[in-house]
Amino acid sequence: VKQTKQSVLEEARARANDYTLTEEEVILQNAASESPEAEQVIQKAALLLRMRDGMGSLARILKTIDNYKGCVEHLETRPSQISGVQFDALVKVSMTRINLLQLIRALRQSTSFAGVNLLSDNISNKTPWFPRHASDLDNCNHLMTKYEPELDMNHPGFADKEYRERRKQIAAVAFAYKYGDPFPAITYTETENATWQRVFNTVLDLMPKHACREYKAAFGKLQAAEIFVPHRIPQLEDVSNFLRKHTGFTLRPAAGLLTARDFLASLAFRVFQSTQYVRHANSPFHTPEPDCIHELLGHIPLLADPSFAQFSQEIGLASLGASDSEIEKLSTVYWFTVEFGLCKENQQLKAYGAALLSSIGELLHALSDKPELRPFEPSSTSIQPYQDQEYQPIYYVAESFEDAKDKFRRWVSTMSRPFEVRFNPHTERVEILDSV
Ligand code: HBI
Ligand code: NLE
Ligand code: FE
Repeated sequence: VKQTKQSVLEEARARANDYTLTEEEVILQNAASESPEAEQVIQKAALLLRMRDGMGSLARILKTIDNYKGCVEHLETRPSQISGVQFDALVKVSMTRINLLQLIRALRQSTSFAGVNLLSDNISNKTPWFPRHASDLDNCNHLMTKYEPELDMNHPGFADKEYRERRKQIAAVAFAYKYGDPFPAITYTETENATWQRVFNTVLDLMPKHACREYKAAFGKLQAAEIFVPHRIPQLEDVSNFLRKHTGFTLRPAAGLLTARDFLASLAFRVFQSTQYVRHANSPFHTPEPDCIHELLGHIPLLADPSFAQFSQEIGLASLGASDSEIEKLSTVYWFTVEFGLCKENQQLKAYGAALLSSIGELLHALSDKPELRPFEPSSTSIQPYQDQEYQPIYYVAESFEDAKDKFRRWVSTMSRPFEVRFNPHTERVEILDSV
């Protein structure tokens, strides 16, 4: 007698006396109940946990998995979109079927979780864990709370009420932005334009000697297009249109310092998330946080360079579906290349990192004899702790963009992701190529 899938499901649920079982769990339960040997078969599984509280529950999850002799193969967390849930955690485990069933029950008993779900281990059609289309970046706007004018007493805006109000207003504009909206134009104040002008003029002075040739070439084009002028801050719309013509990169307004996962994901779509507020007038030559002066004078010129744009996108593509520890490594590589990279040019040392080119203070420090210089090598660079409040004590030197890209590609291919991704520029979609 042929049974329908539905009736098989119902039977299994009845046997398990548990009507909350998902289809995947029923399959698991049936497989495990075949024989005592079948119970002991090692099974790979992906669990999605909705964590009501902070990251503290993560330790509990790992401990519980350990209690059931499970092995964690991948762990991924991100702030949840669900109200009442702080984080979603995706945990991939391998363990015996019987222990897996018990683990799920044990986790379900904890009030820390608003949901504990077993997913099929085929990540490509079951886990919406990363943006697949440029419009999904509307969900990639989670901020890190670090060095904010509201919270950090060392921030020059901490005691400046007017500055804080202005920041809030500009951040609200970025939060409201959705894919396809026209770019919000900001009418910059005289003070803001004056801060830009001070930085702009020092960059003009130092660039001929210290910036890499690709930066100088693109900078010249931005001046020729009258996007880069001393007396006013460029608008995102003009900059985005310029980039699109050169490398297909476009911009999106960002409210502040984004989580590394969200920030890197956008690069996969050749989208650069750009802040629109301006650093405080009292600290024009160095600030630890990104602001539009950093984005514009630091990042934009090289995003107009084809080879560099490709490198940036590849870091982004490597981040999609990566584990938390891999994200940490990728953002460290990003830090020591895109932000603080030095390179060689005819035996001379030049800056290509955006945070050097937007901070005259740090640029001169990087090229002085004070810091330690090391050759860029992704496997060691990716685990080097870095300094995000003061000048760096260590910089990494690339032979060239092409060489950095080659080394990066070889290193990425050793990462553990069980699938490949490819960006389709016609649909703005990331396609997944299963390697299993
Ligand atoms: N967010 N808005 C913004 N701009 C950045 O440059 C930036 C970020 N978040 C993280 C980040 N940079 C890097 O430090 C890496 O962690 C990717
Ligand atoms: N320190 C940089 C600057 O002052 O322009 C900004 C760094 C952003 C990561
Ligand atoms: Fe930056």
